[in-house]
Amino acid sequence: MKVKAAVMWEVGQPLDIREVDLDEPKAGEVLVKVGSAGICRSDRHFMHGDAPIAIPVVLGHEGAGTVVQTGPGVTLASEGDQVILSFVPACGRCRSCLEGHSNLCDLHAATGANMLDGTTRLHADGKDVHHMGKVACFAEYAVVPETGVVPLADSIPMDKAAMIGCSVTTGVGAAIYSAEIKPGSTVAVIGCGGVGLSVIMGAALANAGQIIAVDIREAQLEFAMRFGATHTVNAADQDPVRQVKDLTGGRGADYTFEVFGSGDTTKAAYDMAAKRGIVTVVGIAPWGQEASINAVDLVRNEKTLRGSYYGSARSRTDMPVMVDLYQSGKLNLDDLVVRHYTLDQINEAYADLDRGEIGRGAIMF
Ligand code: COD
Ligand code: ZN
Repeated sequence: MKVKAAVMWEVGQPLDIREVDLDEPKAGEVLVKVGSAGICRSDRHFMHGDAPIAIPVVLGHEGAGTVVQTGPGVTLASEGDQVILSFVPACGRCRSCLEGHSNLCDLHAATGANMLDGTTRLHADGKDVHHMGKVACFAEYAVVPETGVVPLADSIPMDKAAMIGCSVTTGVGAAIYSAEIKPGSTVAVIGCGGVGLSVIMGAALANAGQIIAVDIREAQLEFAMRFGATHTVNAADQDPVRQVKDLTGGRGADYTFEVFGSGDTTKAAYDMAAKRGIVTVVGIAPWGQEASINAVDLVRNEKTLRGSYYGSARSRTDMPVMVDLYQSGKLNLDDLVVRHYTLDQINEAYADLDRGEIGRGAIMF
């Protein structure tokens, strides 16, 4: 079928909104009519060439929609289901999946921006077009693996469902599944975009005592207070490490999170952690960038430095938990999404992200 999609042909160029060809779903795949797609910085990293991806590609990895067709042998979803899309469709058979870490599925990693059989369902001008995260939801329709959809029991607004597909699960998961924040502890979060705000919501859910939001923009910091931040630190004018230490009686925070993606902010997250502090890095720095840490301090202060990918979550069981938390009023997704766009406005949506507009933007179809 012909569908409208935003195609990245080259790094550094605006996305090209045009018709592309989308094949029928193959065995174990489903066709989803996309309802909403979130504007996440991770797509921006690919557009800027800060992270590698096969091109041409349809980006978009934060999405939700409705299943409209199922391929042969599909048992995990049915026509008409409202689904959240997962950008790590787990195979269920590799070592990572079998050990319970489906967010790190080996087969998904090995096949990258292709479907699990290594081919693409998208084509344009005689070329294969790749699928970011096997989602590619910057398009009216998407063919995705059946393990990449999470059907919802009750329907929720599409833009909120889309947020659960990336920022919410990545951020809340980093706080509760990766770092396992303990009640009463102190937390510092560097970078308060869609994902950082979700870390803050996760810290609040875990009953952290002090939650310090760190950003370089005042508007983001004010906004963060709405999601559970108790203190703010503007890193544009003062050293954030010093400020976080001052706010925690000189000790540093028990849990720190890097949610922007750079070597410098990773180092800052490490340096502002307390003795025995847990440092969780969510952002991916531009390819090749390093973060230097004091190797003596690591040992003498028994710090833990760890990464967190997709909130260390298991999409098919943990995303429904996020939906329940939203429905019971414990996750404020209504305030998180502040801007709506059409697919034709996608380059504008990314310009707004670059300008540092608060909250999350979402494309509505
Ligand atoms: N100190 C503090 N805050 C900063 C600094 C700084 N030096 N520089 C920028 N910021 C702030 C910005 O003002 C902004 O508020 C925030 O950092 C970033 O927010 P967004 O909205 O631009 O970004 P998000 O929340 O959409 O994405 C953040 C990620 C860390 C997820 C993303 O950048 C990333 O690294 N993605 C790769 C990791 C990955 O693939 N994750 C899975 C899919 S998301
Ligand atoms: Zn994302």
